[in-house]
Amino acid sequence: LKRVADDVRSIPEENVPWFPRQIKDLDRCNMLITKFDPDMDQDHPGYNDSEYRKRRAAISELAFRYKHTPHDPSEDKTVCCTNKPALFNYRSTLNTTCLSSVPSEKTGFQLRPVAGLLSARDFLASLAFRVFQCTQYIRHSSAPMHSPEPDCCHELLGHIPMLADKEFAQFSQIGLASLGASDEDIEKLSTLYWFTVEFGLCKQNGAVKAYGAGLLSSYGELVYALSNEPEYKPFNPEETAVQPYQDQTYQPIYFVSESFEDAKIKLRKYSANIKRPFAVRYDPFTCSVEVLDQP
Ligand code: TIH
Ligand code: FE2
Repeated sequence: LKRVADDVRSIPEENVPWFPRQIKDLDRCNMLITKFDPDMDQDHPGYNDSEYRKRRAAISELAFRYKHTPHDPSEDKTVCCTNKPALFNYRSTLNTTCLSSVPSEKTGFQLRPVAGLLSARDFLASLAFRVFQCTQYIRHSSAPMHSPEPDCCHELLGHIPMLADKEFAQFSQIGLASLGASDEDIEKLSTLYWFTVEFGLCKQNGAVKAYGAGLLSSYGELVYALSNEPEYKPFNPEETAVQPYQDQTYQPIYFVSESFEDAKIKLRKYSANIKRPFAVRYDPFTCSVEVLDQP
């Protein structure tokens, strides 16, 4: 189920990391990071709950089998009838399709099911196609205020409303900048994503407000982020891109931009300056990426 990440293909005399060219190539962008696993991590809130773990496994299995172009839809129905825990998942897979129409009507964003935390390269690449890889499982009921891993509450409360916003959808520029980028640039782009899309703060009428999805879906962290406990730094992509971050618990540092608009402009400028031996252009009619030689 896992793809070797350093698969290479040649682009004008250079070897650059493989990247998807067509929306269906996202079927290969499924490299998971096993970080907060309810089966392996003893600190996971679901570790001692075997029912929860069973449900999670069934949900992952369905997400793994998802293909951009469905082969045989009856296969999912079979799972639904023979495997009771999967019933919930079958419905939620269906919901991804229904929910997908909310952002897609406004911004062209589509949702696609994913089994867990994706590698930064794969996650960012899908944004280039305006595809958002969306988890389906729900956090364990013993820890509703904060989850160290994304779950459907996080996607629904945090990301989906923003993906339906035209201004915000332009943050997906970051996805195009990631295609074929070096590991170092991927690391920087994903750190920027973390401090903006996930945990960004911005000023509005003089007050500091949260816009990051990770804050909107975690009541615990939202209250903390807007208290005087954490450190605030002004958002500046060069500096933000190299700031180490915390993914187990609340952030000790947040970056505040002058406005939401300001964050967007600075991020776009930063993305445009990433060096690559080629340029890319997204063609929305064919849902594919064109690779152009640099003049
Ligand atoms: N901490 C967030 C929540 O509790 O909703 C989920 C995550 C956001 C980013 C990484 S994990
Ligand atoms: Fe997220």
